[in-house]
Amino acid sequence: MAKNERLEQLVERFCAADRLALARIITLVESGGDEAAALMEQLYGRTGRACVIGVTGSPGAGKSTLVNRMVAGYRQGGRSTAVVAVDPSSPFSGGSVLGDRVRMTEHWADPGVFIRSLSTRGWRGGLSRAARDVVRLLDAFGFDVVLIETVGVGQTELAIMDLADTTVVVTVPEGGDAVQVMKAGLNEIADLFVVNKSDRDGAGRLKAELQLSVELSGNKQGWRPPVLLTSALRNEGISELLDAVDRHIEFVRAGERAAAQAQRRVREFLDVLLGEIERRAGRAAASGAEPAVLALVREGRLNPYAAARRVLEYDGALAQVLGLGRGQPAAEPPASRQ
Ligand SMILES: Nc1nc2c(ncn2[C@@H]2O[C@H](COP(=O)(O)OP(=O)(O)OP(=O)(O)O)[C@@H](O)[C@H]2O)c(=O)[nH]1
Ligand SMILES: [Mg+2]
Repeated sequence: MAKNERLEQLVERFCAADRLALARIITLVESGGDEAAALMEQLYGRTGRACVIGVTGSPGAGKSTLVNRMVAGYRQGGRSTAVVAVDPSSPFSGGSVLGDRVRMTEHWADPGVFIRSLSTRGWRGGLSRAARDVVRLLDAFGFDVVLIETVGVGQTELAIMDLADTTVVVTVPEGGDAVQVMKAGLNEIADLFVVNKSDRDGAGRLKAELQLSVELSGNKQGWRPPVLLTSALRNEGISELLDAVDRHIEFVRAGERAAAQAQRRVREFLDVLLGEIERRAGRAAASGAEPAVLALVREGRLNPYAAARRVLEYDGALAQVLGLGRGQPAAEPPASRQ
């Protein structure tokens, strides 16, 4: 069967809510081949409906346990839910990802739940791009809620949290006081704070400290992050958390952050563009039909800045580097511009 025909059928099945097609398309996008961008482009029009919720916090804070409870809560409310567990630390999708699977087993037979783990392995374009593609696909597939679990606040995690309408920061009494939470930069991204493990000593105190810190740091564009107590272990405080998330999503959707949404769309476009340039340039460079400018770079005769400028400033040079086979040779610019 022709490749295009096969893809067309796959997209058709995806649009008919076939979960096997969803899994297959995620894998295709994961492999980062030519089909990846075409699939994303085709399916993007179906996105924009899902509530995307990021859950982050320090290792062992109880994020997975909490996410599991949230999934159960959303399912009770009749909302289909997908989970993306991102594990940047583990190249072998080891410990916690396996743990996720173990804890998520209660949902395995539920067609309204989809769980996918992402580790650094296999994603050529980087983890945050991978997470974005997967979140968009799950949204396009029709999940009402997409939960993203990630650890900490590194560059990758921040980029991933940028995908979320609502970011929940999970803290624990034993994780230190509010000053440490604020120092870690978590207040920058938190739309909601959760003090999990409320069954342990010090939870009430941490909640009060966090509330004070939130008050002192002022409103986030008209939104004051609430601080909630949960015990994921004992299944306490979950419906209050889900209500608070809903309130925040309503707030976001009310358009008060239209400018922020617009900026996010532009960031997404630039990231997609850069990702595609990287991918295509890499493939063109590996294909053997080397553009002249690349040969000069390879031989050390043109420095990377001069080469980049040349590619961006000369008609058709970029297309050539991307292996599109159009345009003028980029290796012969006027001497004055070298
Ligand atoms: N006492 C108590 N323990 C909890 C609670 N929530 C989770 N735990 C326990 O904390 C440990 C870590 O829970 P996880 O849900 O794996 O935490 P995590 O934040 O996902 O961990 P990583 O993904 O490895 O960063 C497990 O032993 C849980 O049973 C809670 O509310 N109270
Ligand atoms: Mg976890």
